[in-house]
Amino acid sequence: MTFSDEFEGNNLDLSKWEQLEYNRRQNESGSDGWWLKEDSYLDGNGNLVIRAKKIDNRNSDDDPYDYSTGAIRSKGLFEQKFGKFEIYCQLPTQKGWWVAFWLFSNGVGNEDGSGEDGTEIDIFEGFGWTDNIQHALHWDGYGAAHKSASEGFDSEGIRNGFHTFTLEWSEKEYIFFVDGVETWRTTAGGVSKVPSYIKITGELSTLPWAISESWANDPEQATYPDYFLVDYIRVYE
Ligand SMILES: [Ca+2]
Ligand SMILES: [Ca+2]
Ligand SMILES: [Ca+2]
Repeated sequence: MTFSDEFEGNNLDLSKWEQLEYNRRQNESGSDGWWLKEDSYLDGNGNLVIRAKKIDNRNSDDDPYDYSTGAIRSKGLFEQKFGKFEIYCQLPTQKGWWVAFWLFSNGVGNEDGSGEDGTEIDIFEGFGWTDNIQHALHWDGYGAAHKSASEGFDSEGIRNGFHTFTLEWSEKEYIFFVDGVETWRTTAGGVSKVPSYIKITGELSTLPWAISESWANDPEQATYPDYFLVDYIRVYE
């Protein structure tokens, strides 16, 4: 084991994690989505909580309200290439936002036709309103050169109780697991060979693609606050 957080106690360990706070999703067609530090915290029962909630409008537009979620990352605190990365967590219950356990590095933006110099590795993305689970890879930035590969499927019962989502990342391939069962194996992008940091996030956008039934669905139909609980993160060589 090279890194772990069991999320015991009352205070997030800031030697391991940075909490993010900024406008994550400026949404021309609806209320904005923010990352606020106050939406990532420990519950005192051994869990990290990532919360989604409605907030007062925070910027100069004329939205009736905005939304906030929490996000933490280990950038500059823990970064590793290859190994096994695992989360044990309980998905949220409401529409309108999505949660993720993912790996990231500065090289994701390098547009060289390869993901070997850095790939966004979405170990999983999940929702409160559907059993759909997504694994995904993104490389060569997010503009015209952007490339991606993904695997999505319904995992019946995934929103009941806690479940593990695991990545085994070697020089030659990525292997993804849900509750210990292999769900995707790929070499897409050529396999990243650079150290990456961990992100645990909730995200909310009110743009049409995000509020559609092909993604997070409509936060207008949600009862917030809603919660994503993480019992532990464990990383191995
Ligand atoms: Ca706003
Ligand atoms: Ca690249
Ligand atoms: Ca725990």
